[in-house]
Amino acid sequence: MLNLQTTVQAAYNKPISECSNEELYVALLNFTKAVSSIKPINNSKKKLYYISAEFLIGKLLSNNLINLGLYDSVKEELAENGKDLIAIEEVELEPSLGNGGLGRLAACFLDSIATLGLNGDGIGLNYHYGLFQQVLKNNQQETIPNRWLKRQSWLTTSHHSYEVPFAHFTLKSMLYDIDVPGYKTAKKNRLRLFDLASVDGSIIHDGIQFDKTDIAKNLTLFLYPDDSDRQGELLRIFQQYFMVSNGAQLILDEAVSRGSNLYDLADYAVIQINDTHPSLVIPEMIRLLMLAGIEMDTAINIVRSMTAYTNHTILAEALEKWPLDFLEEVVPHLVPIIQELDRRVKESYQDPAVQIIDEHGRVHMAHMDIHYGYSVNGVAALHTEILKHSELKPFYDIYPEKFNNKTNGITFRRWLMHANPRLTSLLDDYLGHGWHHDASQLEELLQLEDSKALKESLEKIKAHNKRKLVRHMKERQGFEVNPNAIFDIQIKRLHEYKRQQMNALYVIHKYLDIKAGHIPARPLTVFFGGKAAPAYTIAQDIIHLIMCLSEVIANDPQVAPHLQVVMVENYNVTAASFLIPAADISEQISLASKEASGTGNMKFMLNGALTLGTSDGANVEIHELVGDDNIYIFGEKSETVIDLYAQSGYLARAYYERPSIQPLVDFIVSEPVLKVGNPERLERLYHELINKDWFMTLLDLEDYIATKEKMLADYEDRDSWLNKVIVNIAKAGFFSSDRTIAQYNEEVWHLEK
Ligand code: 26Q
Repeated sequence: MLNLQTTVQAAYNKPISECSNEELYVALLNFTKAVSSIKPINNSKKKLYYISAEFLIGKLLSNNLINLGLYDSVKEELAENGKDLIAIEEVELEPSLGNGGLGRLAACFLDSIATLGLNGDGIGLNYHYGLFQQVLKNNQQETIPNRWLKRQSWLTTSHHSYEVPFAHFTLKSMLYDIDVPGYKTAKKNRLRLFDLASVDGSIIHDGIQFDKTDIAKNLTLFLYPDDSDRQGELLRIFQQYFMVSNGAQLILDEAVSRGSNLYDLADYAVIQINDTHPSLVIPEMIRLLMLAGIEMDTAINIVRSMTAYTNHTILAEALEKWPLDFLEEVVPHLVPIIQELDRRVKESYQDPAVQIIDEHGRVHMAHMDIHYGYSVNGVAALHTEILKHSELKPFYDIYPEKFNNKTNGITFRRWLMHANPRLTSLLDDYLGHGWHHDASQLEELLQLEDSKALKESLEKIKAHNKRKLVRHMKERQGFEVNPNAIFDIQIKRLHEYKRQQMNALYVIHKYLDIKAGHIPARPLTVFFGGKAAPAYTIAQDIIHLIMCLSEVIANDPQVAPHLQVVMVENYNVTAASFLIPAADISEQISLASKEASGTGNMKFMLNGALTLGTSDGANVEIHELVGDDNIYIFGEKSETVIDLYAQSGYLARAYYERPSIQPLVDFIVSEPVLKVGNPERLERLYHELINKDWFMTLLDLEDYIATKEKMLADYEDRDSWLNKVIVNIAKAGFFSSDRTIAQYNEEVWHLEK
């Protein structure tokens, strides 16, 4: 058996007690990798390939130790030598290989696939720089490159290499693996990340700019920083094709080595396409099967029987459409295949809405996936219904049997056991360990709803987690936060549809209310965290407004004791694990119909925060599970919103003119805010809200303010609030990604256990 003390002694020739945290981190990394390397790889016949341009895995040390069953003993051994695992963990750089929800979901899924003992690997790219690092300066977001790779990392070099043909050159890949040890399982899976030896960081200049033309130098250099706001960049197609061509070659190699004759490939492999970013795998796999001598008809059928597609968005502007010319420039050998796939569709269906290549010569990636895959799923019940009956209705009419829902989930290993160890042991004390493998057992908490002792413990744990966050904020940003305030938290990518601007308008309301002499029963701290895509101007303007408000309030002695606004710098997975366990109020306030699911909402609920949200995404299912009394739902329903769009029936100005709203919006360009801010940004945002407000902020503002005020008042009845907290934790079991993955397997993948 491997032993930490021996590993450390061998590496540094001194005992643990004399090592620095940096030395201990490297020793722990190597120790954990060594323990994991001994685990056998799952090798059952049929295998899932979860292909994704993003895997937002976050720091791995603690999670891998938890999964390997070593966390407690390692922590103890370190403590005996005067060392603190939490402090050592600080040394690890976060691999931010994703933008947000979609990438984080892929990471949670890998953990659950391995935990359920299913044979399934992730396939993606080894970006040398993760999502940009956000620096807050002069009340604005600045972006700097975020290099996570060090000489010592979680990657192990594998000896696979493939040739990927592009129009004017061929690139040779390298493959790195990251072990995915399931939670206390016998076998492991892997995350397989393709890379190029020739990538060269010296082409980066002025922040995150780089020479976009030299593909051999830049292909895996950066993760694209866009979220729902895309431009047709050629480099993105290079990346996508490089990922899927390598992936398809690996899939074929592995299937053949397990005994496939390729005609029976679907008995050996199933591909899950995470949004349309990996969609080129369809024509690429057809091409490779034809190169192996299989006829096109047969190749198409094979691919159709092994490919499934997940949709993560209903923002029409966010659906990928690549001009055929671009594909011609990058991957000309796929163009005739895509044209043939399109020809077959057009032969069978006259409706232009379902064609793959539209009249402008653009290839609709989602359309290709739906025609040439066997499963299409949305990520929450409401989202799937909207896909079926609105966004993808013409496809649902043709293929009703392909559509299915898989409500998202989160791994409790990271989001409860690691993020909230005290709540974890409390649950263990009351419920035993059964919930570790069957999260539905958390429901047994409902029988303890009247337990005074449970409520006292929950109160203490929340207070502890708040103090921990307060310390963290002090260390990272020098911010003083009052640990006795109500913690109201909105953390997610900055986007107008997520409506951080509505929360900012609430802050203005509260500020003016306090100025008018209405002193709240208890102080309120509103936390925001999130990155804005560099090209997304209005999102940057919203960050600017939030930071200006933070400054105005902090400098107003009449208001500061009662209200505080904190913009958390560089929000990422690591920050999330400090913020979520400390929250009282979980802000999930997207415009109904726009947030496909959300997964932060699930993390907050599990950690004992109550949701303030619209009837959108998975909030709808949270609402159904906990009931009206244990959630705060406000705002227009998705049907109303969809009708408003269809009839162009929303006029922001009409709402702006309401006496309750106008002063709040006007405050954005008031003298105190302009004094600390940038007039161009503030005025642009102000005009946007009055004249356009595409995501209907003002539509729901009054209801939002009233509901939040009710929530703050309810907070004062601690006994009743804690009842609600208990119901939320008890009902969160449904949102374990173990449940989601079990459903994918039963209904889509059909892998043996
Ligand atoms: C595409 C092309 C070019 C450049 C960038 C992109 C790109 C990158 C990332 C487009 C979209 C994304 C990310 C989308 C995303 O995170 N969607 C979220 O997925 C979650 C998991 O299903 C849901 O919970 C969220 O509701 C959804 O917004």
